[in-house]
Amino acid sequence: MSPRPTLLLLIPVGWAGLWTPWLGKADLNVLLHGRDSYRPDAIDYVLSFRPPPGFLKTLPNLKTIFSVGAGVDAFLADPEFPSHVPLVRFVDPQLSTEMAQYVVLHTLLFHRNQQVFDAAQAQGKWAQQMLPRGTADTRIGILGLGEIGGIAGTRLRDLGFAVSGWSRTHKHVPGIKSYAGDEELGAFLGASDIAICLLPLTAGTRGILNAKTFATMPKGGYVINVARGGHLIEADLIAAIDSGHLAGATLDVFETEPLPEDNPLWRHPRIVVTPHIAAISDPRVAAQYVIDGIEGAERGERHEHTVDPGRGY
Ligand code: OXD
Repeated sequence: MSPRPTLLLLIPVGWAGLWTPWLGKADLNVLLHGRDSYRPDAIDYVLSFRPPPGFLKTLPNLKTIFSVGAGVDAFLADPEFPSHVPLVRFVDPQLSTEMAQYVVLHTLLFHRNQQVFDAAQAQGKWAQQMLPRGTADTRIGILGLGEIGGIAGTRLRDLGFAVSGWSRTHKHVPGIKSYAGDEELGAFLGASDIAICLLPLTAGTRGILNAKTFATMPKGGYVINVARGGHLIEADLIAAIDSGHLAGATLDVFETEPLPEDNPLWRHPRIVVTPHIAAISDPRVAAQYVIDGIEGAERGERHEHTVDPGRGY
């Protein structure tokens, strides 16, 4: 009989209570980094989100690394990441649906001028009635038309918006216009009244939300970033809003998290800030995903959501 596989939880110690009830049901040795002692060569599997750089390479017998989240940039940013070990992203329809809900919510809050009414209510004023811009005339551009972008795009399409998507290669999503590659980015942005970033963070997408991007968008445009803080040059966004070119932005992710108290984004009247909550992996679902993944790996199978380190997702 082969020994029970050992899974190391390389997550903040305070998170462990969320995971162990579900992982404890499986035929696994579950260890928590920072609480349990262990020999590095005894670790078969790791579950993590932001592993300390250089740490994973110290585990010589790793068979697979599981990400707590859909994004794996923090793993691949490690210059010593052991790229011979399969890295599996968390892909979950519930997580994708919640991301899409966030995107729809913040698109509608902007589209329906909700900030104007919030400000009027704060002053006890009956705001002037105003018609939203025509929905069919409002062009939404989704940067990253993958799993999550496809769902968000179809939800917005079904609400009557004119939706486009931009990705590395052309995608076929009914009712959504597809743009691809650097050569089509300008045309895509020029037709995006609301630009929504759902891209993976890679060397090619870092800083993609910058002064040039904003200048290419139509005047009065709006930006929603739910991907990674590294996609956005924060000072360029503030300058584009303050100049009157962009109408505002909703940001759920930041280069530094938690967002430092003195960051001007907190107090900008046209920027909505939320604390990286667009969607949160459900430990019950994710634990089962990891258990199934370990069973598959033990049978010698390659997980369908194994990351291509060269591509970055
Ligand atoms: C994720 C995240 O990548 O929560 O899933 O940001």
